[in-house]
Amino acid sequence: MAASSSSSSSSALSRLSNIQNHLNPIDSLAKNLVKISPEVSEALSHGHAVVALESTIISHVFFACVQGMPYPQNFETAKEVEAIVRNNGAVPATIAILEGLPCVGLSTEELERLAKLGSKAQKTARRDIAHVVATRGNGATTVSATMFFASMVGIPVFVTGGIGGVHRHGEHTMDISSDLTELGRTPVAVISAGIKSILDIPRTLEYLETHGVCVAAYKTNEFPAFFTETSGSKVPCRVDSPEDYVNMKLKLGSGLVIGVPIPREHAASGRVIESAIQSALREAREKNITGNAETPFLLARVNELTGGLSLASSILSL
Ligand code: PSU
Ligand code: MN
Repeated sequence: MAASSSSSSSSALSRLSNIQNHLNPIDSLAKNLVKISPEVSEALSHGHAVVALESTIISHVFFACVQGMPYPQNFETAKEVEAIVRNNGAVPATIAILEGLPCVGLSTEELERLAKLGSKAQKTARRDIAHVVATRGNGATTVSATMFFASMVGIPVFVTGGIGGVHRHGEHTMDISSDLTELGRTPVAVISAGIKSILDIPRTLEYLETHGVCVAAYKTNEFPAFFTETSGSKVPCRVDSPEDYVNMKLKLGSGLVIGVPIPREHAASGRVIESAIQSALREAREKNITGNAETPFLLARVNELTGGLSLASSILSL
């Protein structure tokens, strides 16, 4: 049952401690800690297919768009992504925290509210959940927080554009996305176009191996690099059909990554962006731009080099 009606009476802190005490992710009690939309709730109770979607991509940086995708483009894109899920026979469950209440499945009005908030909604990874709930804030969930809530209500599949990873120079900065540790501890399959080459793809795959995460690629042997079909890194596991995937669903307690390459029809513009990324990386090395100055430099430079094309392609490859 949805918790929306009780949310006003229960204090944020008691809700927070309920979430923190919730150690078994697929406990039915979890359903009282979050607001599940009627459509998602109905689909879950009948065992119909539900696909989780994250909300950071609605309100925050979309790789080469430094300010984030503007409203109403972000709203239209979010609705389009939900429509794609529906057209394939599943129910979309976009996940976000609205006024301190974790929501699984957003109404059109809620989706628009989040899109209008833009970067005023807090980018919420697992470590930020407690703070956003306790302060009754609005949170756009990243892959790690989206997996956490999806697993809590029993949604086993989550689709997104790109996942986080080990940043370049991560061996010195320790800047490693919590998406990777979440994959090691939460049994949700994350299907994406891979990892952007702005990150360190080989180290990301090593890190996932350390955390026991199975990494697969769809109809290919190489892990895709978001804008391109190949990354130069082989995957240990290839999936050629949905049945292959179902057969892999062992109860290991950890997540699964499935990389689905950028569609053929968008691959040409993907290669243009990838070559801009490689030029920007060379420039950053020549100018000795490292550490946390590197990513903003790369984002701005790739945007300049491609005349904004990378934003369009980020949307296309969702
Ligand atoms: N990768 C992309 N685009 C994105 C993200 C990742 O290609 O927008 C977002 C996702 O929400 C992901 C998050 O979970 O960034 C990772 O951020 P961080 O590196 O701060 O963990
Ligand atoms: Mn980080």
